[in-house]
Amino acid sequence: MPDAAVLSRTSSLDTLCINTVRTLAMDAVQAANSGHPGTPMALAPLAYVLWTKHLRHNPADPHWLGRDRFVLSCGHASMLLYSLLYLTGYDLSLDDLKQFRQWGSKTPGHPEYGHTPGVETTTGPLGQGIGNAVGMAIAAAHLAAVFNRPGEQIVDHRTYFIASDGDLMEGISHEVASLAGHLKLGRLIGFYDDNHITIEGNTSLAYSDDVTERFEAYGWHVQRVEDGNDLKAIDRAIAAAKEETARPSLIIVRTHIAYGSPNKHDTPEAHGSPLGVDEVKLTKENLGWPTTETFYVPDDALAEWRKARDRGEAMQAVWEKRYASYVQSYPDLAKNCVRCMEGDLPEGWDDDLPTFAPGTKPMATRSASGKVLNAIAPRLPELMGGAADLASSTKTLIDGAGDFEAGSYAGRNMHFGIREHGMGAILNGMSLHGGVIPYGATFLIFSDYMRPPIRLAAMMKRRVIYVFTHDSIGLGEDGPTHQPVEMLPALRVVPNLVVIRPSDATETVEAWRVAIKRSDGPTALVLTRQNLPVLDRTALAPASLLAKGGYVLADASKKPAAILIATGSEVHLALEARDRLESGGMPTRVVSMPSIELFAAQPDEYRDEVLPPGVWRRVAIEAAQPLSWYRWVGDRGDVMGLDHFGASAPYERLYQEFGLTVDAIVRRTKELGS
Ligand SMILES: Cc1ncc(C[n+]2csc(CCOP(=O)(O)OP(=O)(O)O)c2C)c(N)n1
Repeated sequence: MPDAAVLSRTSSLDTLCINTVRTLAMDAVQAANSGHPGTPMALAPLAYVLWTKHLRHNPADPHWLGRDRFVLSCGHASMLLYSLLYLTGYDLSLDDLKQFRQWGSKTPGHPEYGHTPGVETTTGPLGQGIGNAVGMAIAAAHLAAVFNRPGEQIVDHRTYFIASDGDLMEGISHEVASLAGHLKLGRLIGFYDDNHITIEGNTSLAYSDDVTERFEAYGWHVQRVEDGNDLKAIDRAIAAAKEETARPSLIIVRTHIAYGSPNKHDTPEAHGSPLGVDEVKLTKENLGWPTTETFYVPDDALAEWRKARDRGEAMQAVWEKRYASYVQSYPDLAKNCVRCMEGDLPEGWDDDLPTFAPGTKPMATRSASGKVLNAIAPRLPELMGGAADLASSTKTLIDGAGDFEAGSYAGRNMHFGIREHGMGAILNGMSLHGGVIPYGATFLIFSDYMRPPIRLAAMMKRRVIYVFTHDSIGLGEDGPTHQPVEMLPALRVVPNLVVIRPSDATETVEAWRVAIKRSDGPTALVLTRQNLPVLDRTALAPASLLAKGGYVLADASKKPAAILIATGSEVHLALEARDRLESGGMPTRVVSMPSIELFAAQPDEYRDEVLPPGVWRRVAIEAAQPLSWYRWVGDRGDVMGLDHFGASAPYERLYQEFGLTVDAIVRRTKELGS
């Protein structure tokens, strides 16, 4: 419980400002009758020092390129961030705070990117925010290396995050902190809210890590502030963290959840429940708050907080001056920098895309993808990424583009290590920072390891590209642990994720074209390990139709009696089956459907052209769990997929054993309706 000394401090302006955050958090959660009051109350002093004395931001221009990035990784403490945004003068009003967690409000339960001005990323799933912050710091380090010139530093901002116990317990935090330490991201500064409380009780129930030693072992600079209300100590620690530019910094701050509440401080109840009307009142009294009126913001406190506006304007003006001088010295670089930050593609970015003529040797789509990537990369300098230690298998290295490593941040080939989950969150952070188009690669099977950030990329509408190879039983001998079966339908159910499984090298070119052009969501490219024939586009429909998701690849000789729908490595089987069915007197159309999402978004007329409603004899063929296809084959159609795990053997044998053969397609098509 706060002692008399604390109460006597309430007269100071600092304390008034801090208690404004505490009372707003209590009141908003109480009004919503839901939310997390305790953590904002504990973190208010830290946030006050950071946001008023250190954070380089301008509330009037939340998109200013030179701003520091701030990530609240413990997104449940959203009322902390909303209070800061309102108090410092972003476009968020006190009325918005009163609408906390209500339909249509600008203050949803957890911070949502693109929804509230000043919110840099969507947080809530613990650990993700730290990964985003690492990704932002990576993007900033890269852009600094690419664009800064001696004496002309236009990229010199920092990335800050606040993490809770839960953030640090989550495995992803280990992945990304380890990589950040390795990369020596000196402009990354994190705070660990060491409040000893999680939902089930004291952290000692499940947690005895020595966080200092842990982060020191990663190569971080670690400091400890023993009293989360000691503004001077916090200030000193941040200043020291800023001084330290050779390593990322973690500042461990011992705080007390629901600080100020006589009966709820240091209790798990204060984590995720309103304090209760009576306790709110008691807390306000205890804090020496002038009134029990709700959402009361003292004029003095608001005026003090709002100095952030002038301060922000001044900081931006200083930066703008530097930037203007940079534009004079390096007009082309400056133009390119702005273009990259705005996410516009350069003129002619796709001029060198390869073509794969008929007669080209059979080629795995992963190999075609590697060629496409290398054809795009020279014309699209903002394209950067890498694999989770599988670059040679996923074919995702950009030749001659250098490694992104500590001390060589201009490199575009990233090495995420075996950290798929971390990679996903880092890609999101890079994309959110802007200036780069990030891609990340692994085997399709391990897309499950990065599912949470994929979901968030889709939610935040970020241009992130996933290169998922070894896409089916077609990978063969590695066996069922490595053979994705359920991953395709599992990815397709993520809203706003576009999944593309090209059927050959020519469709792979188009798949990349779609992924690069798609600026409002992530794209997963699903590619084979095994070679596939390069389809003869002089005899078949052009691969550019991939942009529509599905198209008539080979039409029936007359009005179709059957339609075969296939993706990826099964398309050439469908083409062979078509020839056999045609010779047997059944006019058969083959539809290549590399992306169900893109096809589903087409107008009805187009979809009906490709899949005429009158043609009920439809068979979908895909070496994956069949769930995706029932809508497209209809009640009387058939799906040839896999509703079981694979096995270890050469892939040709697996296709035989599991009945994905031309013979089987012909038989099942003929049998339909009989
Ligand atoms: C990945 C994930 N798992 C579980 C949760 C649910 N959850 C929200 S906060 C929390 C833990 C609370 O403890 P802490 O992180 O210390 O936050 P504090 O109590 O300090 O607010 C949990 C389990 C979540 N948001 N994300």
